[in-house]
Amino acid sequence: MTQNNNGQFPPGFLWGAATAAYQVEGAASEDGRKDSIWDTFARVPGAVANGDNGDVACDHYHRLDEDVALMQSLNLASYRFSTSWARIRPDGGAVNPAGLDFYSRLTDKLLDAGIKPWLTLYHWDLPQALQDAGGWANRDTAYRFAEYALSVHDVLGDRVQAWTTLNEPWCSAYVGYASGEHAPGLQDRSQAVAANHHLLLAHGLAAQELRARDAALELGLTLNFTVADPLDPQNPDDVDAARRIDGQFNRVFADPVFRGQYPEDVLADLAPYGLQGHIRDGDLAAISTPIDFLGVNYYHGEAVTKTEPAVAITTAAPSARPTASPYPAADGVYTVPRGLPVTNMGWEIQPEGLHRLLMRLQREYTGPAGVKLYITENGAAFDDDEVVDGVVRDEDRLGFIEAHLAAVQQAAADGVDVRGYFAWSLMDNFEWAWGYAKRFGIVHVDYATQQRTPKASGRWFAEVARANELPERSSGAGSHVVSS
Ligand code: GBH
Repeated sequence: MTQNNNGQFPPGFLWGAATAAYQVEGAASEDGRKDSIWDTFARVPGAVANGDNGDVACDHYHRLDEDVALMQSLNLASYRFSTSWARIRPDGGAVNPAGLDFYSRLTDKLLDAGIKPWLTLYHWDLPQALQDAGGWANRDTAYRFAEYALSVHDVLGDRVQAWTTLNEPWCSAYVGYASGEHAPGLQDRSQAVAANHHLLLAHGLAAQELRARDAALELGLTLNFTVADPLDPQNPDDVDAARRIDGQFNRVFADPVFRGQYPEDVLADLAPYGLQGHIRDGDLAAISTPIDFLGVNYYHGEAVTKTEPAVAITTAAPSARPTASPYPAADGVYTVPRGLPVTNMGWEIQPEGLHRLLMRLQREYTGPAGVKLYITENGAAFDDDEVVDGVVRDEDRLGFIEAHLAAVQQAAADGVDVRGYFAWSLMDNFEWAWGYAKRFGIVHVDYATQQRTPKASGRWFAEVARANELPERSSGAGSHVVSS
């Protein structure tokens, strides 16, 4: 990339931090909430590291005042959170007003503090009752989602402007139904492919209804993107491996949303699992309802090959993983370490990949559609999160965020319409299959006392947010993670 050293972000760039309901709220059976698929999954022996669950998590449900004050102390202009379907429609059907009231109070407190609420309707916690009826493999769940979206809008529509339908439908479909590392823990490729389509449909139906009712809302979808490079760009098999991963992770979602059609190669790759059979007249029109922004979650890049490697890397869960990809369109594809530095998740640190991704999205998808980009998640787990004399010296995380912010700033300088960045995460929390064993927060949480302590990365982030620019790189911090 070309050098751009002034470090400034565009005027009005939105600085925030993100969480998700099941990962922080706790209060799992209060005020009428019932089980979601994550409550059920966490009870399966071996499903979550150390038998952890989200019953208490960060107890955010009972600490709104403290946590909103924390956000203020970090100079956050926005807070990205998700609403829990299982609080709001505990059986998937009737509305529970007490569940909605929690988000109404949160919204008021945020607005009083001058913090923009950035609401996501689904971050993986389907009501168990709907899973019992087939979950995302059942088309009906998409219609239930649109009803749920409207019931949230009924109460918050007057105060919340930014609405995101789904967080990372790829994870819901494929980690939930194909690899089985996430709830509902199934390994059934046909169900995963059905879930893929029905999640897109859920997004589309909700988008249509919300748009019809509220012309002023900012509407979007958050996707996780995988930047996959062929291990050997000269090897046609490796090039095809990268094509398949790009199709299975990225284009299978972005193409229907922005172009109103599934890519031909992905339709062919997924044909054995029945994708075509789920698509009905009108579905793609709903799915391609115009949106205002695309949320981008970016964590890592990867190199892929079709030659079986000596070492397998672990990803979503602590359990031993199959060596080849469990994802239907990626049979026989392997991810191999390239020797780049890794986070505590084993994910290779590749900030340059974020710059490349943003350039590509702008060129191929969002630019032509006039859609804004936001980084809705970026961050890292590291194992240096001890509080010593009230301080957490997480230089690794600070360097990770700094390098990725530099990539975002460069993309903006190169003409990408990127409008904001949310750190993942506001605080350490329940990291899905890893439970509390992995810490992503820019604020440390002592789970025994629920004490919050901003880490060095959090204090630094607060300064960047205040100044709307990256400071001069201080000696050494982060220099070891810059790969471009
Ligand atoms: C996000 O998803 C979640 O939205 C958030 O809740 C979570 O806490 C956070 O990340 C940290 O994990 O090696 O082919 O299996 C994670 C997105 C996308 C990252 C897939 C790992 C592995 C690809 N994930 N990626 S693969």
